[in-house]
Amino acid sequence: MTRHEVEAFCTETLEALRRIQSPEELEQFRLTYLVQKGRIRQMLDRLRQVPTEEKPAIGRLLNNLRSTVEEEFAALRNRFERQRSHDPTFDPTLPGRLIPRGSLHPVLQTLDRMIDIFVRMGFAVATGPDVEDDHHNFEALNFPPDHPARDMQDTFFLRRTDAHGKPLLLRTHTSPVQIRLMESMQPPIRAIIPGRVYRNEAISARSLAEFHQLEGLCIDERTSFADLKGTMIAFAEQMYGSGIRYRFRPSFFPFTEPSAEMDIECFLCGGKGCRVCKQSGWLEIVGCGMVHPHVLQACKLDPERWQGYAFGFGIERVTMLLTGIDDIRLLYENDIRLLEQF
Ligand code: 2NM
Repeated sequence: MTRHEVEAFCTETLEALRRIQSPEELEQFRLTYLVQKGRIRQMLDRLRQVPTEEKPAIGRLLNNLRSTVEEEFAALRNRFERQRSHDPTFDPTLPGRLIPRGSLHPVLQTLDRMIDIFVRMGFAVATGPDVEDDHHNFEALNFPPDHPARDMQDTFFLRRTDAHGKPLLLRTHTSPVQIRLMESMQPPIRAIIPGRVYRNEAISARSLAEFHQLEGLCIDERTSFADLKGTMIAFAEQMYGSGIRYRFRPSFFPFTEPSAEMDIECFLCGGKGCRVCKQSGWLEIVGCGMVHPHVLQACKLDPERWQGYAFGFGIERVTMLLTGIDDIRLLYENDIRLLEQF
């Protein structure tokens, strides 16, 4: 790079700057000359190739150019700004243009709220693999060998097998993560597990083959059913309002004994009966129970010393109740007319 070339560049740059007539041309000039990898920066970078004795003079030329250009650029920009505010067609009192903003998916918003409530109650968040083995998904959870969930009809099995020759599968609930926690750590354990689960079900307004759960586990010495009820009630009051009425009904799961389901009074009709609660006045919100001694034993925990409770929510179901969306498939059509309402 010779002194002559640099002088020519300076002349050309200043001419380009002084030809500018409009804000658009000014912006074009900025993008060509003044940005991070613009032409002025490129010239300054090439200073390194200039012979030492030429460096001070050429460097001075370029630095002078840069400060002149920056000054004149700022002056031009101010002039265009002032012109714009004198433009009789420009009305500064008009409302600004709305910039459309995205939002988290409604299912994720529900999950975030639920996680937040449990984290504030002292639960840690844990995750695990979507591809599981028979041991973690069924065996350790006290599913008998002939349980219908173990059927091809209900579970997606893979061709790959585990170390015992049993086919791997897509987890049908997040409970295998609870098993992994109990196998790998010494209680006390207090964790929630949000995640995706898979069931080989016919797709309908009520069920999908892929959905989300949030399950919870608490293991300690002398943990009781009263702790379980207190935790579920505290959750429901924060999620649905502190005045809500609720009830616990006996239920059955292979992995808990006793087991229960918690209902809250329908918050849409106040218990009178409507479309959402199917005229019953009650909404089922969570399944729960005391962890079965067989499950503790499968995880090498002594049931005489450690007890605990577990619970499980379906996130799509909670979202549907909160939003009034009555067909689960709508949640995953990605129709912007639905998504932009949340
Ligand atoms: C539910 C209902 C009741 C549950 C139990 C366990 C484990 F691993 F501790 F045994 N995990 N999840 C559980 C209990 C899940 O979902 C409706």
